[in-house]
Amino acid sequence: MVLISAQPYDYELPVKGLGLLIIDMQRDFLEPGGFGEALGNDISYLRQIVPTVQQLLKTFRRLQLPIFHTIEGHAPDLSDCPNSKLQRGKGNLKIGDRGSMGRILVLGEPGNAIIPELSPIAREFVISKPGKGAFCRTHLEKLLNEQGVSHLIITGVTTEVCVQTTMREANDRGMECLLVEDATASYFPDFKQSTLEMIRAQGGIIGWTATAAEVLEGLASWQVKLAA
Ligand code: TIU
Repeated sequence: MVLISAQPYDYELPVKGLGLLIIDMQRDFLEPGGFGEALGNDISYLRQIVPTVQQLLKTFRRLQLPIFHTIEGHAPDLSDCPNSKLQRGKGNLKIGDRGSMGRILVLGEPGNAIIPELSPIAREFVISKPGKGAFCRTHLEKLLNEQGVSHLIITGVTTEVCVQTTMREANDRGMECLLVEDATASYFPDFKQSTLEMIRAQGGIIGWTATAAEVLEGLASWQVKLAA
């Protein structure tokens, strides 16, 4: 076991049980013409985390640790998209409408793909989800249990929507979760900051936060311990 510097206090990296979760790093949220822009957001904040997420992805790959990517999207007939989601927003384009990257937030459309910089490789898990939380109507919990994951390092977008919802769901399922501060982004920087504070308040009521550098440093010691 290795301790890494985190908030509100040190986080334990166990010898067994670590996994990386990358939430919704898809074109629909990061590129022009997608769902994020259709909702009226400034998408530029989200791109800033790409190199940091890439660095974590590269390290987890090298250490052969399990990696889980999620994609938010709906079946082409939108049968898994409730009205409460479909009717939300006042933009010109809604879920299922055709935009410059295909149909907005529909599985299999060009805009729904994970950005090329973070494309999953063969042995990584890709979970498509109809909701904000990655545990809602998915097999993620079963998959994490099968892979023996107890400690989740969480990254992705957007911090206060899909990331926070998923982290709360994971925490309720007994996962020890750490959100990587500079590997998550929101269209609203203030919301990101508030989310980080909410997560680590009350003695880490939802989990921990740390920088990618702190996680990477911990993983380097973890590797040395493992090899010993
Ligand atoms: N709108 C927004 O901030 N986020 C979402 O709709 N989905 C995710 O956070 N992935």
